[in-house]
Amino acid sequence: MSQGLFDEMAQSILDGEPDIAAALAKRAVAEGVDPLDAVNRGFLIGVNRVGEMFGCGEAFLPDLVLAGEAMKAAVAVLDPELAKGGRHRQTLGKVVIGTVQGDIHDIGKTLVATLLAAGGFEVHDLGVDVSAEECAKTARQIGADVVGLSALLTATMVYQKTVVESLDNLGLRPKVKVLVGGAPVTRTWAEQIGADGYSEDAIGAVAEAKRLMGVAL
Ligand code: B1M
Repeated sequence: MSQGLFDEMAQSILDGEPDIAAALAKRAVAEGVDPLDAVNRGFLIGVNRVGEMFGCGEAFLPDLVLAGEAMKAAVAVLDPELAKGGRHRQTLGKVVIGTVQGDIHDIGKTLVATLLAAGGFEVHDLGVDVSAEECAKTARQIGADVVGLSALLTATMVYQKTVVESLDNLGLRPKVKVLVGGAPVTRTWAEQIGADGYSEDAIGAVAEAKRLMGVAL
């Protein structure tokens, strides 16, 4: 597999070109490239670069928006491939997942949800900007085993703590485990708010969810 395709993928994100990103994702699928490699070694390189450029004033909000659109277009193509691993498997547990209140970043959360489903979990994805009440209510309604919370902003990660408190208030913990992640989230933060699990990426999130369910890895 040539590095060239991965470089083109990263560039399509930097250029904010959803059509090109989707076409490259389709090419990767046709050529039998591991979809996770396409995400991690290709598209994510571009996303992280745009994020860095935005952070130091070299890129602006429209660049961020277009990069997000391009990443979503690529992930939409790769999603069914990522999900394939989960077919015909026994359910390991029920997961309610969402991006916390005030936060509309959905790409990482959706990747985590897809890989959890592929890893054998029944996943209920509440989307973005999810209130603590909705999260806790849904967890109770469906009898969730794990609540997964994504936060991409320093300003919104505090709502992960609010969800932990809402679950506590409903008496759902410790049975319901809380798994947190997202760019500004750390293991120290996870421990500080009383979360049960933390992962810095989507693959690790699946391993962590399995650990919380007591599944041998
Ligand atoms: Co925004 N944004 N953004 N953004 N954005 C960041 C996060 C930022 C770091 C950019 C920067 O300044 N360098 C910065 C946050 C700074 C901070 O608070 N620490 C930022 C900002 C400031 C903002 C706005 C406030 C900008 C503004 O309006 N002035 C605004 C906020 C809007 C809001 O949410 N209320 C905003 C808006 C947007 C867009 C809408 C334009 C767009 C999102 C599009 C979308 O999601 N549909 C966007 C984008 C694209 C980004 C960057 C460039 C990329 C995010 C992304 O999709 N990454 C981002 C910079 C960056 O992260 N490099 C940035 C790819 C994704 C696969 O990674 O989401 O980290 P990530 O998920 C990873 C892991 O974190 C982990 O696994 C995933 C896969 O490996 N993970 C979990 C995630 N959730 C998990 C849950 C788990 C476990 C692991 O368990 C449940």
